[in-house]
Amino acid sequence: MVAENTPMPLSGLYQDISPSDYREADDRTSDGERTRVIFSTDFGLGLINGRFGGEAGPAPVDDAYAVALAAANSDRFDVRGLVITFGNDVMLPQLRAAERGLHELELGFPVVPGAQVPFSNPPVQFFDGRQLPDWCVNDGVRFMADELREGPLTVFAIGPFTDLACLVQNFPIEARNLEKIVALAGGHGEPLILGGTPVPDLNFTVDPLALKILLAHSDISFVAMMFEVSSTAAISAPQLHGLASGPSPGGRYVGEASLPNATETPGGMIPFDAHTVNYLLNPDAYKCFDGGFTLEVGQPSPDPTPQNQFVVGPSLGGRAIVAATPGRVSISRLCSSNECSLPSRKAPPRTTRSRASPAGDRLRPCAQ
Ligand SMILES: [Ca+2]
Repeated sequence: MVAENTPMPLSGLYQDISPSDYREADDRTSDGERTRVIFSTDFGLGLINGRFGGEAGPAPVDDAYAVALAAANSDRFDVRGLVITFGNDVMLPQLRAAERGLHELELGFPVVPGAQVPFSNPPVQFFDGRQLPDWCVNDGVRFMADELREGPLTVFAIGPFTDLACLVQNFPIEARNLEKIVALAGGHGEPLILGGTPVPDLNFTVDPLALKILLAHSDISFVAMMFEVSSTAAISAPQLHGLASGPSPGGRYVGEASLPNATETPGGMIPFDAHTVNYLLNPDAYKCFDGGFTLEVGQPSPDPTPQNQFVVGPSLGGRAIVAATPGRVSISRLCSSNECSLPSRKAPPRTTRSRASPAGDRLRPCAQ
């Protein structure tokens, strides 16, 4: 899919959304040009404690920036709703965070509760072998199945993959209408380091079996926005202070609610998940390769442990997926200045290849 879209200043996302804009877009009949999308998300905007039994600080807020980026591009995306999964925090507080965030932004997307617990590994069974599938098919999974019956759908998978795994297992006919999953997951195999600190591939590691089920039980087009690309830009605390003191009530809320996380993260708040939406809007910001993967699946864990690994590479075998890496057009401009601009599709390409990539010559423009 090739986007003909004007780059959207991230810092201006919230000022640019008005209730009238959204209602106008929402009332339109899907005309085939807009992409019907659902977010499978662990939306934590504004939650400052409670994560992982209270052991972690303010929740990441990047899910909100992904949703806002799609909402700000309502000419491109028909957002059908948000399915809230556990992940950054437990599910129910995140459900409230999403409801409050969308209310403050005056966005009317449905918010539906999804998974509260990961798949155990192996799946929990009774003593007599009886399975326990009842909590897997939750309201969020049924919502996705209903939307898939109405037409093709792309899912931005920006939380654990539990609900998507449950969907392909229990609604295989509906799942055939899943056009694409654009996921925030994966790496080249090096330890993930952020600000000198090891970090987990969280969407994968908190339910590693779910990703294995999803990839093994479906052939849905799967795009992995890898850590190497998603961790390349940050929104600084001063930029968020500017948003928090701006003219838009919704913008002020998002700015204020983002600051606790941004001030605790070296370099500022990293909008990891927003890359999934930006991938469809600005494919020239990235380079892609068709690859395989290896999965090492242990127990669900939020720790950056080698027990769970999702390694993507062009020479790895198995089910083929697409992976996005930093492109020749640098994405470090995603939010590296006060302008906080995304790279232009018309930016002149550099003649030298970006930093070394194991994909080598097999890198291709993502728009192809
Ligand atoms: Ca997320």
